[in-house]
Amino acid sequence: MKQYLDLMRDVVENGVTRGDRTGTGTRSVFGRQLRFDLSKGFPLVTTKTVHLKSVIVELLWFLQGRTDVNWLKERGCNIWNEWATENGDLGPVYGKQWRSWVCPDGSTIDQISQVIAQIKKNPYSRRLIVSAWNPADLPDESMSPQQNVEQGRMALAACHTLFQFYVADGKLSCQLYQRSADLFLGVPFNIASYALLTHMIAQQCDLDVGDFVHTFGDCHLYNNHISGDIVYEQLTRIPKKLPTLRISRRPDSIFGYELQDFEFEGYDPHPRIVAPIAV
Ligand code: THF
Repeated sequence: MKQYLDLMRDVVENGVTRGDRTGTGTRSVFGRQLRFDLSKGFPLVTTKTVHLKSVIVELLWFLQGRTDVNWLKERGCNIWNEWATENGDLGPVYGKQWRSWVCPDGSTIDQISQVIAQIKKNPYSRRLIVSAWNPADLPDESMSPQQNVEQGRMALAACHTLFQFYVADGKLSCQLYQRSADLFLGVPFNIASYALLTHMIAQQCDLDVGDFVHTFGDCHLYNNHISGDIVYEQLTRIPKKLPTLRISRRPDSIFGYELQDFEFEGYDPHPRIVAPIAV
């Protein structure tokens, strides 16, 4: 995960100061890319402890097409609480767009089922794409997340907006376009989440894993992560060996996975670093 730390150094050294929606302030660069060969270990940040359980639970929640934080909370995942309404709703966020994108005639599209069917049937297709970016459902940035949800819109515009699969030599690769990236808090989660999704879909399609390519639009460090020595602490730490993922069971479909199916062997990270989240 040296490349993750290199990107952090890049933002510290080359980032431009910019205000942002949350009012926290950031240092930011535009247009970067990381690449992880998933056959060489699972790309989980080792220079701090990543709460893996939250990553897995969040991904299962997306795949179930859910958009309520109650299901997450019941499973010990609290990363979406800040944006939800009182009754736990987030509006039409990832799960909704992935599993039931609404068409003009009122019917819905299950992009996940469709993309897996296409990978199996037509692996060399150049349109193996899932989009969470639905302009019709975008929030109005002058309102709070909760007000947007009350009016039927997403609490937050999708940060990981679109991903594409690619099959070559019996291996499945995935590229994510992330329009906005909180490099310290969100990105370790995002890398692990898409790496996990690629492993799961590869298993379902009888393919090996290839690369996870992570492309960034606005890639930033929040000022309160830089000034609090939070980022610098992590930059002093030496990356350790990557863990390996073992999926202990092969469910009948992509929707059949459970938390206990994933075993990470050899994850021996540095201690946790607590940081404030910009809402
Ligand atoms: N908003 C911001 N500012 N950053 C993000 O990364 C982000 N997301 C999602 C939506 N809005 C965002 C939410 N994802 C944590 C991690 C991922 C999140 C939100 C919060 C977080 O606080 N992680 C802590 C504690 C984790 C725990 O123990 O539960 C950590 O130390 O990693 C990007 O998709």
